[in-house]
Amino acid sequence: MNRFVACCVAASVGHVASAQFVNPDFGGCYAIRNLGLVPGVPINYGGITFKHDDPDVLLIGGHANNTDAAIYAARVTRDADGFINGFDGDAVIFASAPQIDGGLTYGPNSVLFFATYNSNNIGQIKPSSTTPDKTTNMDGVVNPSLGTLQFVPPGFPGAGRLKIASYSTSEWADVSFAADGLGTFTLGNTPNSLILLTDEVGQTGPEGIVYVQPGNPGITKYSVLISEYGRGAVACYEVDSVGDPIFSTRRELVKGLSGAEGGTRDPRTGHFLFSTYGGNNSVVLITGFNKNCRANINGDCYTDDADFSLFAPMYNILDCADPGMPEGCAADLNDDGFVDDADFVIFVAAYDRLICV
Ligand SMILES: [Ca+2]
Ligand SMILES: [Ca+2]
Ligand SMILES: [Ca+2]
Repeated sequence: MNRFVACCVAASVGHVASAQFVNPDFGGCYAIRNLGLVPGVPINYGGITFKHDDPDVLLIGGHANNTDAAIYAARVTRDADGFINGFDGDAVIFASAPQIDGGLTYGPNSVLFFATYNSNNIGQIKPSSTTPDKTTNMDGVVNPSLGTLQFVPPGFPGAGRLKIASYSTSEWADVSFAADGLGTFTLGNTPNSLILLTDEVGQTGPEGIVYVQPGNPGITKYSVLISEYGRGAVACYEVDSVGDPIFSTRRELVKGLSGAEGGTRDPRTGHFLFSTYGGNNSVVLITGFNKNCRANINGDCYTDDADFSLFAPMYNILDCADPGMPEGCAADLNDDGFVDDADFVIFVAAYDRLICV
């Protein structure tokens, strides 16, 4: 056996998932850590999100898509840097969630929302409940079947809006919602906007939605990561003024996946996590994302003099509405329409940290 063959046979035995990699076009700042199976959670895996009142408890859909599917609570462990590195004991059942798919997230009043496959429903679970309090069929909004859902986080274009996406048809829709007086929400029955996440290659098959702000490496505009089962990838899209993805900006962040499923961010570090469904059921962590490092204006790995050389001329112009201001007014780090001393204070703090963690 020659050396090349010996090397690669050994590698393929030890690292079944080694085909997964982060696209180097994003600057080489990200690293992938496969956390493996979550003890106590029956496969296959569905959506993931962190418990609203405990940043060390990951909620994850188990036995996804089946009528006896449920959401499980798994306590994460962290290394000395605070990076998630595993799970502490067996997960416990948190709530039933029949047919849960890749969408699992908190909405207003800490109501837990989940998307179902192949019934095309959205379930809602109130904070003290262990079964769904409300189930709404979404057939008039997107064609069957969901898929996934997410609320646009604070600070992003379209903050607070509800987005849903059909796995089967790759339709993405913006949906209205209103309190129903029972602690849950009435959902709109027509889409406010509808976007098709397909191209000549075919369906993308959206399963997870995670918003990321500029200042993350390789990302200079407000963007959304979508776990795409149909492409074996996590793609990054810039978003428009209401938080919908702009399809023409699609770039693949993670490639070589099998069964890309739900996604979320670590509330402590800002790292990105997603689940996978099928032969390689696992939770995968992407380090390099941050909670907020808008001062990393050029989107490389550091906040340093290169960013200051972009910040300074915008500070001198001051008003984001000034025709001379570079498009996007990226140095307005607190989004108040001006680049002034308040932004400089934010910039200096980030500059002192250098690395955006
Ligand atoms: Ca799915
Ligand atoms: Ca930088
Ligand atoms: Ca400002």
